Amino acid sequence: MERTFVMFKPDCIERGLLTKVMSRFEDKGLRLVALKMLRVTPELAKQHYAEHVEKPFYPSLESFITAAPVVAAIYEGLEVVRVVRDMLGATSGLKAVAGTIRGDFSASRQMNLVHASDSAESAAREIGIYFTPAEIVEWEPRVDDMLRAGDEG
Ligand code: FUP
Repeated sequence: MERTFVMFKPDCIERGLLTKVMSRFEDKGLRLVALKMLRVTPELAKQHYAEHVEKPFYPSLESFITAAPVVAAIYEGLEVVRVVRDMLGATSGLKAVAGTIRGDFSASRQMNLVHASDSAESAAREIGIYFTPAEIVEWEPRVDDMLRAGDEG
């Protein structure tokens, strides 16, 4: 089982799309193991987006991500990093294909509703930024027997 870090961004919360978007992950059968609401501070934003801090778009990205609360989550599943990225679609809602979350709900490069880790390494780093080990709830849903065969992983 792999883990990925997901953040429902300020536009998702402000637009009242949180449960609609989260339901996509529930419908897919991903296992939720951590969830919390928080406000991203400028310091936290710089940590999260460390690779973008020097880029020209960073000040605008920081003011967006700190503008309203976010909801942070960790999901578990087979190949969950790739599966969630595929469900989100391309970074820009203008380019994301219909049927993906961004393709269906966003028409912006910045206000693209959801962040998800792009690799297992990023997932480990981002989970470490947003969650303590005590906030992660390990569990085995009973329904797992009906979500995949035992030999699938
Ligand atoms: P992603 O991996 O899909 O989250 O996208 P990136 O790491 O490339 O970008 C991080 C965030 O910066 C994205 F959510 C969108 C935002 N961004 C801008 O706001 N302006 C840009 O020019 C490029 C990216």
